[in-house]
Amino acid sequence: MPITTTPKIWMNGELVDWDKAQIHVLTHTLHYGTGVFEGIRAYETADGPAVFRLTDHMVRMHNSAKILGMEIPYSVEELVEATKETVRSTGLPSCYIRPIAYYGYGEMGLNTLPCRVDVAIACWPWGAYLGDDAVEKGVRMKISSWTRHDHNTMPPAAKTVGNYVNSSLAKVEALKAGYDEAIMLAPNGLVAECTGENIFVSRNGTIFTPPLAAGALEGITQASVSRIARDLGLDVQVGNIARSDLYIADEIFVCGTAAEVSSVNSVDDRSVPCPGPATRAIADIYAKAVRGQDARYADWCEHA
Ligand code: PPE
Repeated sequence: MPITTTPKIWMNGELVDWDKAQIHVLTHTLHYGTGVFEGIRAYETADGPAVFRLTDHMVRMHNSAKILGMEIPYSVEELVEATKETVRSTGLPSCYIRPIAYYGYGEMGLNTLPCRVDVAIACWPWGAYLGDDAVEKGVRMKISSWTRHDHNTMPPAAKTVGNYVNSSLAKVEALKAGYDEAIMLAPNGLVAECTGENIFVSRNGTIFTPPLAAGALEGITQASVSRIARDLGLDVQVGNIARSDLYIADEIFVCGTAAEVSSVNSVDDRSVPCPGPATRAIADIYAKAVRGQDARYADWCEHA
């Protein structure tokens, strides 16, 4: 999706002009994928832009860095403030936010220990990720021929730059085959997640979503919609999902910061009832919660 520029990007403590936010071609992370990042959204609310669960995203970024063995030179609180400052500088009522911590210029080779860590935060307007009206129409899913990383290969719980080679391979394969998105299986064959979303599968009155141990990123939207679903009185369990559960599901939805809540209308050409009643109800409340329109979830909205 093409980027629309905004006035400033935060780099190592300063807001710099969008066009000047540049790095050297010998930046370590460009060569080795050794960075961590986040995807966050700010939504328009009655009280100005509110960043959805900003602190939780920055805690996860620190956790990703911890798994990688990287020391981010800014605290969670400093990253939260820097993000708010960047959002304000755009003047936008809503935007997508991309913080990244990466090993910078000055060292090459696989030893990251001497490398400096640089941090940047960019914002831009970003629309629907899995197509307009992804709740009502639903998305066509394909089980990827690519396997999600094993925990001892590339830790999938860390949102590292390099992990997304796996996601890109799966995404492009699915698109070229005429599908909208791919479902990734873990090396043990169980369902992990999608290329950029967590997955929920409803069968016989229970909604299951795979745990971190199954190779899923601990999604902040996943946690949010689980809470919303439970508040609706639905039975949500963190548990393993087999490929066959997908084919005979009563309802499937996927969720993520970019994708928000999207229905699934088929998996490998087996149709799935869409949109299911739980998906609709959850998507509706999620859309209000992120915009500060549901008092139960007001503390998720961190005003810029
Ligand atoms: N799994 C993966 C692999 C993933 O990339 C995301 C977010 C999620 C689950 C959902 O996590 P959360 O956003 O905390 O609910 N994917 C981000 C990147 C998308 C991109 O194309 O880049 C996102 O949604 O911002």
